[in-house]
This record gives sequence, C-alpha cells and structure tokens, in this order.
Amino acid sequence: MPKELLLFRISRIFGAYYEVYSQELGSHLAVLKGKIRLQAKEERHPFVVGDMVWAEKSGDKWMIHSKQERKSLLMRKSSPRDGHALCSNADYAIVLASLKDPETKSGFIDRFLAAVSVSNMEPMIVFTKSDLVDAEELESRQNYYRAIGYKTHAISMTDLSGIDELKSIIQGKVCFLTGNSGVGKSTLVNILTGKIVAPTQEVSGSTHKGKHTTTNSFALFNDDGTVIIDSPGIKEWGLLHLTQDEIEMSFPELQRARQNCKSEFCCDLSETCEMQRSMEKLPDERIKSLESMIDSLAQPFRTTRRDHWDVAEAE
Ligand SMILES: Nc1nc2c(ncn2[C@@H]2O[C@H](COP(=O)(O)OP(=O)(O)O)[C@@H](O)[C@H]2O)c(=O)[nH]1
Ligand SMILES: [Mg+2]
Repeated sequence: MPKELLLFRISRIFGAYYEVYSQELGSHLAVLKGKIRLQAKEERHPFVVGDMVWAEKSGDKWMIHSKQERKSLLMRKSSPRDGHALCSNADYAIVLASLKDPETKSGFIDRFLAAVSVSNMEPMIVFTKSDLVDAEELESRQNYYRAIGYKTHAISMTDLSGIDELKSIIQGKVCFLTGNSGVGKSTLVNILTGKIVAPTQEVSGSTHKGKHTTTNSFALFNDDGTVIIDSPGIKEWGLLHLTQDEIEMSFPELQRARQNCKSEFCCDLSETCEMQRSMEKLPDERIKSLESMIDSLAQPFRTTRRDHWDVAEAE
C-alpha cells in the first residue's frame, strides 16, 4: 500500500539532512528518497530553504519524495561557477538597511532590488535604527524609494517604533530577510518570532561596521502562519545570473520607459529615445549603481569580491 505523503516546508539544510516543518506535524529531520537523491546530484540547486516538499514516514524516519514547483527563487552569483540559491517560495524579500551604524550603501540596495526583480518575490526596504537618525532624513530616504515604486518601512528595535505595523504587513506571509551585518537583522528576527534565535553582537566601535555574527539560512514559523527566513549577512550581492537587459529592467524608471519605446528592441539610445531620456533623468547614485552592475557582468573577478558570510558564533 502506498504510504501517505505529507507536505512540509524545508526550514534548514544540514548537508544530506533536511529539517522540514508543517504546522500540523512540527519540525522533523528528513532525508532524500533514493530516486530523488540521484536526481538531486544532477541539479545545481536541488533543494533550498523555503521549498515545499512531499515526505513520507518510513519507520521513524521522514523521507522526502518530491518537491512542489517553486513560486519564487532568489539567487546571487558572484563568480561564473558560484551561483547560490538563497531561498524559495517567499512572498516578500526584505532588505534591512540602516542609515547609520552601519550605513547601508544605496548600491547594495539597488543590487538587492535587481536580484529580487527576477525572483518573483516582492521587494521591501525596511530602514532600521530609526532612533539614530532624524525623522526628516529618514522620510526623505523613504520617499526616494517610494517615488520609484518600492514599498518601504522604518523601524527601531530600541523604542519598537514601526514594529507593530511591520508585523501586520507581513502577517501570514513568507518573508526572506537580508542585509549587511550589523543592521539589526538578528534583533528583528528575535522580535518578530519571539524567540531568541542567535545572540546579537555589538557593532564594532572603531569601524562602525558589524562584527561577524551568526548562522546559515533558516526558516522560523510563527503560529499565525508568518514565516521568517533569516540569512547570513551579505556584503556584496553578485548578479552574474542576470543579463544586462534584466539589470536595466530592474529599474522601474527604465521599465516604464521601455514600454514607451517605439518597438520592442528600440532603445537606439538616440536623443529621441525614451530609454535614453529616462537614463539621463536618473539620480546620480542610481546611474552609478546601474553602471557598476553592468560593469560587474563583464568583469566579475575584478569588481565583485567573494560574498562575506557571517561566521557561526558557535565556531
Ligand atoms: N540604536 C539601535 N541599535 C540597534 C537597533 N537594532 C539593533 N541594534 C543594535 O545593532 C547591533 C547589531 O544588531 P544585530 O541584530 O546583531 O545585527 P545583524 O548583524 O544584522 O544581525 C546590536 O548592537 C544591536 O543592539 C535599533 O533599532 N537601534
Ligand atoms: Mg545577525
């Protein structure tokens, strides 16, 4: 008699072992069933955190039988051979950005937005540490991204301002969280899940950059159905999995212009070209980001450093 297959979400990956979760059954360790194990060997990213998998119980072991088609997949790629799937099936990809201690560079945010633009997730920019900057500066930064068309939000983990609103925005959604080290990601994850997930660390006083902290990607589950997927702090977001066209189209300003171009492959970048005019209207920092992203496609080794992953605290 065929065994019953039950649906789980992959919450963590430890080599050949998968921690899987379902609201009814809780967390379990599972391994891949023989056939799918062979298939997985062939695939570049056979399973990632966020994947929905069918599993069956065999004795006291859970065996993963198959995976559902992904709704979304977020990647980064820093060298031609080094693509990295960060998570799948998230509704929101949220970048945490702080204006101070440390300052998140706008180029990092733009790279995040480019990666998300091909992921089928909805991007959101959450400014952290609002207690450290004046309200006007924060408002103008938020307006800058809102005008382009992005969702933004501001929070402080010190006085908890903005936290309840953020909780209600993400309620019931699967949310991937990313950001440079030190922006407050671990603190936020603890607040959102009510669990002490990993000890946070002081920002190093001399450099105002975050010290290396915690972990690998993993998903946390709230009773209300909200899923938080935490990821290691990322220093630089490689985009080698995107084409130049995809990078340009990740700029909503340019995407709108493309729609007004005379033909699908117009963009002759002459004076009358809508794309050209839109590019000229981009603020300096957006232009710089765009150029840097496109340059890094041609010279991946020169312009992208290997991404920095936080070192596990336990080590
Ligand atoms: N002033 C202020 N400090 C914060 C805030 N959130 C986090 N921090 C501090 O920033 C440092 C880094 O936080 P952490 O959560 O470890 O950052 P992560 O590296 O992104 O996980 C810690 O010292 C936190 O106490 C905030 O909203 N305001
Ligand atoms: Mg952390």
